[in-house]
Amino acid sequence: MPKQWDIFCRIVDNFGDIGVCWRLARQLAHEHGVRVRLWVDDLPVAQRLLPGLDAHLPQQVLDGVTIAHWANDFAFDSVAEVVIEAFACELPEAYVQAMAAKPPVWINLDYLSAEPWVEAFHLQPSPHPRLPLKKTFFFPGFTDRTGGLLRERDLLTHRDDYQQSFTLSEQALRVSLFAYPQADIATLLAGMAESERQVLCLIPESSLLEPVRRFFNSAPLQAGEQRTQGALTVTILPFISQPDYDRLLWSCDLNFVRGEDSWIRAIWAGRPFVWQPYLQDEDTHITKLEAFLERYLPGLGTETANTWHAFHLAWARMQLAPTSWNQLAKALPAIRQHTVQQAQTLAEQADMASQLIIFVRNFQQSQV
Ligand code: TRH
Repeated sequence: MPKQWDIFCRIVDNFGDIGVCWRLARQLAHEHGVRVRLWVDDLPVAQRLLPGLDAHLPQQVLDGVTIAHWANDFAFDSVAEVVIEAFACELPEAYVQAMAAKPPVWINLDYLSAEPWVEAFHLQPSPHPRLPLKKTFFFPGFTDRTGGLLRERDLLTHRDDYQQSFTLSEQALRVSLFAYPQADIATLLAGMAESERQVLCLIPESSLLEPVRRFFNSAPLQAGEQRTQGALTVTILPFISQPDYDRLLWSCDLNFVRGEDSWIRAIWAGRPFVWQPYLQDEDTHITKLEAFLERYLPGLGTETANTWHAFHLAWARMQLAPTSWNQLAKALPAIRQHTVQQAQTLAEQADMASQLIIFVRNFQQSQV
């Protein structure tokens, strides 16, 4: 089994690229005994997720993973046996040239989507136009004919232990909120403020703070601050580490998540969630949302499914109705049974890191 893997991560914007790459790198190192070098172009952004990272060092080892700065003057000593190009980030030309001398297993890791076409594209090879190299497209996904979802081996056990030890308040509904700043925050918070039940809304520091500040008509908000209106109390949290963010999701009655990685973590939390897909042109994100809901909702009663579906669409389109929050809040107990069940069912699938390992092994055997 190849021991040396290079993962290349270019941080386009936000945290999803590094969030996924770091999670994968750690899991390969911890659970599969792989030596991973993670090349990252923007260390200061990575540092927000990895507080132990020194953004000035060209190379360092963190949690069993070597993190190397992918600088403009990119320099490397050797080509790894397995090379993961995350999200079509385009490898440095010098590295590709060196790969041609001793071809590694070269994988393009793609974004997660529940759309049906993913199955047909998963594991499709793509020969290099000039060099004797072949890249394979690897698609994560929700079915057995895709590359699966990132999930650490003991994740659900840790979650269960945590949830059993954490007593939810009977009084206040506990909500975490992570979304793109264009979301209809004002209508959401207004709905929460008018709820029959108290709502505690926990918001990690992010670009959401500005719309939240506008809603409360207050001075700029910082971690540790609270604002109250009607039944709603908002608490601003610092931007927390990935493990702490998991625990936050596990501890809430409802999680608003976005993009790719927080979405998967909300699924594993087994608690109701609202996913806001990364905004794309021509409503591509709405197509992705519909594809996911089509896979995820079956099994729910029609009325609950309709409520949850409508809320998701309105949230993704950034236009909630004043009554949307109330309707969703009423449906939460039924949704919760479903999210517990779905996490269990999806966990029966082989996780993405294990599927990568199997693919690499099969690929190498086929080359002998
Ligand atoms: O930040 P995102 O919007 O990332 C997006 C998506 O991945 C999208 O697909 C991609 O095209 C775009 O980036 C470039 O959302 P995402 O994917 O949920 O990543 C957020 C990461 O931040 C995730 O790993 C969870 C983590 N996180 C923390 O560690 N602490 C926190 O406090 C919060 C709020 C998030």
